[in-house]
Amino acid sequence: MTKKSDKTRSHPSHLSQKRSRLSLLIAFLLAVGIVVIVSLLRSGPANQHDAASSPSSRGSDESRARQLSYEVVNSYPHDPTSFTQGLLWHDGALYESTGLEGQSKLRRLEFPSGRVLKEIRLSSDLFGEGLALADNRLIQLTWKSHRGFVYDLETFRQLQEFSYDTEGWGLTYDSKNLIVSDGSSNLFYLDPQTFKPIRKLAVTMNGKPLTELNELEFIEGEVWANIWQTDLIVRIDPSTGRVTSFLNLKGILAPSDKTGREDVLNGIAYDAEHKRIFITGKLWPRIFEIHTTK
Ligand SMILES: [Ca+2]
Repeated sequence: MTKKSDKTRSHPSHLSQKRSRLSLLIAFLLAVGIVVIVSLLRSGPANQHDAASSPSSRGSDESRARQLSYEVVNSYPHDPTSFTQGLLWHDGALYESTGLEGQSKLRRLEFPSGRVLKEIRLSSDLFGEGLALADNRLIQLTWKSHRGFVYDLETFRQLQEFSYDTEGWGLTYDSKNLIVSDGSSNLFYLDPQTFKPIRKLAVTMNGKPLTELNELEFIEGEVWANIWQTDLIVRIDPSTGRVTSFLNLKGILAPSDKTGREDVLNGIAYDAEHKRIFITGKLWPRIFEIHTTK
């Protein structure tokens, strides 16, 4: 006999009392637990059901970003020394902001030759970034200096300087506000006259924050964005921040076009009149006109 069985046999009534007390305690705890759960369910927030169901709805097919196919309609020369950080189309010409300290510029480019029609250089301590056109004023960001510049569209004369809180990456204009990216998963809306923040838009793809948002272009009610260090361009619904679809442009720069110095895909411009989309990359020798198929 073990010591335990000796003890069991020697005190049967004591053990029975202990067991019944334990059963009562468990029953009591279960009852308390049920009451607490029921009261929580009754007094919970109205959106509790929504919150609980959101993980499954995030993964549903209709909310997942769709990959679009595309075709290259044409390609044009691009200065392979241009570290493209901002690109836009206006009235038959491309406008480009380039980066790197000591090499940052604002340019107007003849289309389709790519010849430089007008150019100014930024101070050598500045790193040029996003570029937008708002009411005949070109607006250019810089990367980390929090300095933005406003130029006359025709003469490139500097009209104004402004500051902003974030880093400057991409920039576009939706006919009402400027939209800034800073490499995070947020887009920042600024008043185009005062440059004060209006709104912050959190961008998600398949239910998760999408970081590294870079060059931007407002196209037919959507914000298109390069994703830094990828071949992806995403289409963002500005009312929700959700990426509805994306393009994968991997391989668009043919091996025969490569100089060996190319950096990443960056630069989106839209010719609204002819519904043409132009894309390029940093130090790329070509600009591509693409057509997406929905
Ligand atoms: Ca752009």
